Amino acid sequence: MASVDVGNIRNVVLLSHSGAGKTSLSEAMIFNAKHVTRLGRIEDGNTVSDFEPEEVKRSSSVQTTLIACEADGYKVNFLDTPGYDDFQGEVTAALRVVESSMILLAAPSGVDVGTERAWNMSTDHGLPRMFLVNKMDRENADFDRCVSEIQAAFGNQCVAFQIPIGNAQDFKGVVSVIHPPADVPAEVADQMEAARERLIEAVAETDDALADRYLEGEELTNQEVEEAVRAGILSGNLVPIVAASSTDNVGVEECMALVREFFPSPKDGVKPELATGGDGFEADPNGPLAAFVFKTTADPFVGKLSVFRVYRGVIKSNSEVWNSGRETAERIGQLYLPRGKSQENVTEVSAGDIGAIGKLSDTLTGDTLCLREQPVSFEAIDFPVGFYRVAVSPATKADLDKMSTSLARIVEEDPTLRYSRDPDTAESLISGLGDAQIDVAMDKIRRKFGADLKVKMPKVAYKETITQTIKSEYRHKKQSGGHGQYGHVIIRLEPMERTTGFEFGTEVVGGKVPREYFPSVEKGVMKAMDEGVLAGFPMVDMKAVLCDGSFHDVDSSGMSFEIAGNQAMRKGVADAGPILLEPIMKLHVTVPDAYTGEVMSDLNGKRAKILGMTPHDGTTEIEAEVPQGAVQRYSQDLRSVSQGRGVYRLEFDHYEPLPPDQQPRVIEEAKRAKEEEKV
Ligand SMILES: Nc1nc2c(ncn2[C@@H]2O[C@H](COP(=O)(O)OP(=O)(O)OP(=O)(O)O)[C@@H](O)[C@H]2O)c(=O)[nH]1
Ligand SMILES: [Mg+2]
Repeated sequence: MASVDVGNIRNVVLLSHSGAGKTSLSEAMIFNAKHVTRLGRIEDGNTVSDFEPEEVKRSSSVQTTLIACEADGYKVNFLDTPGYDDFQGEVTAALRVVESSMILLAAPSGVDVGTERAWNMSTDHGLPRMFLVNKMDRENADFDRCVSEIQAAFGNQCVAFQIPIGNAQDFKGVVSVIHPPADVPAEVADQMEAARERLIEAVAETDDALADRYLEGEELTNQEVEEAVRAGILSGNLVPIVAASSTDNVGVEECMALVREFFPSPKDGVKPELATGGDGFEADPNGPLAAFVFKTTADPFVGKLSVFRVYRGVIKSNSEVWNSGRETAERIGQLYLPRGKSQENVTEVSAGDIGAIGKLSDTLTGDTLCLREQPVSFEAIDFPVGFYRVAVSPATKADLDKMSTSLARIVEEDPTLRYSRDPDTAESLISGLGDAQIDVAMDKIRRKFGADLKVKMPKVAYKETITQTIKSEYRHKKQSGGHGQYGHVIIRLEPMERTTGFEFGTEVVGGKVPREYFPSVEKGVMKAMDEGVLAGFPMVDMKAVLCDGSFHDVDSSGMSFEIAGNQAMRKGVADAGPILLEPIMKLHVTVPDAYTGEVMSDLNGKRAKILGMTPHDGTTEIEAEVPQGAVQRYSQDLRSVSQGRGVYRLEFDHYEPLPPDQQPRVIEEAKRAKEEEKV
């Protein structure tokens, strides 16, 4: 298809709680635009948008998919985002490249936490919004109740632009309030009059001059109303509410018509934030290229696929562009327009539009592609940071080889995932936003790279130390014909302050242990530090001082003194009041005030020490110290006590003695872990 005039492009993000019907709506839209000949269904796993096996398996989106609908000279690019919390990163990226947002709610359930979040995020990005009350065909669907809930939650600038005809199984269609048909169906005639009045009133309120004329009883012309609606939507002073049944494809065409007529094109919508190269610019196809990569997927066959939005100029197949952030040229091969599983080859993607390129060598999500002579760079995407961690390990030896490369690729795909190694526990860790995200990542790694990885809770990096100063003596003596072995040491063990690590000292007088053996004694002592006596955790925060001993002219050797030092240490630690230390995390939780009590009582059950509670406009920030072992699954715990409304941050803070009543549990767990490792 020939490229569409930038004024006829719309980029719209679909947002909602999981399951409100974004993917089903996308399906109806793309079907109506005749890009597919069959209306797919979530239940049949055959929608265009949820095409990845991980999505079919879960009957739920796990990534943002471009649903480009070209018809009647318009191109409407819907970005179908996943509603589930763990995939927020996908939403964050999508919000960056659109001019408007469509927030879905399910008619039977009304406004929920996902609606609130969608509203807040759209507002934060300065996006014009509309509400689509979906599932109008369902029992208990109540459009009017949804409208009231929306107005109560978000204000009276939200107004019904349509009246549904019939409800639940009788839902037959919608009638436009902004363009009432010549013959309004009799069953909604009364409603129409009232709805029309409310709409005109809301429109008038967006503009002082209009408001004056309206109050004086003057009729506003259709053209005036339409222009005011367009301006009101753009400024956020008017938020349309429409009704549909996506699965029955009712109301969907009308919704599309509204988007085309009243929502901003890239020419009028929010301007992109530039980090360098000026402060925003027009969506001019004739200007120098400026494109932003907002998504990267790893494909086992095609290789890397980068999805980008062009803001200015044109990007052409078989050309060269400049990656300004990495200061490197990139060769553009074939350009695509992705449509679910399939991809349409295109020769160019022009200002305002979205497309994809395969096999860029250095470009990652968040990068800017432009001309070398006129470089610009867009602000990076501020992805949410995940604090949910799991340890990954290969299922078999063969998987070990593929583990680190496949993890690196999957992290490229999902910037909210991080891959690291814990030096204390020697585990490979992945952190993300929650368990579903990690599950999906493991499924993808298995499917795309053939690596089978297992995940489990990471080990908690407990440590051991001592609490008393004692002296410990060990004499290593062996006579086995010929040369014997002899090393004799007395070492003093002293506890030290937290985080001071380990120190080795010598206070030997009169050469009782010759200087040449000091390093051997130290080596033996150090080896004993690797594994404490209580549960085998590394020892810290103590000092060992070699203060006395004896040697033998012929039989003493480095090895003998190493053994003596090691044994003296082991014996000594057991007598020096050994204890376990546990890592303590600093936790920040922010929840709406209504959930503060629940969150606090959950934290009390986690041995948390509350450091402070700060109220902000309707929310409370709780700061606490909690043992790491108690918050390994905090993403799930907080979700359940705050009904998904809480957010949190976690960072390591310090080590503290483990309370004695916890000690048997930790020792038992360590023992079990050791045994498991053996098999
Ligand atoms: N009756 C009815 N069911 C619908 C409608 N729209 C969606 N559904 C069903 O609701 C379920 C969820 O629909 P999806 O389209 O996957 O919802 P989603 O918003 O994309 O969900 P996530 O991808 O998880 O965020 C599926 O079983 C759909 O068949 C509708 O208008 N009417
Ligand atoms: Mg979906």
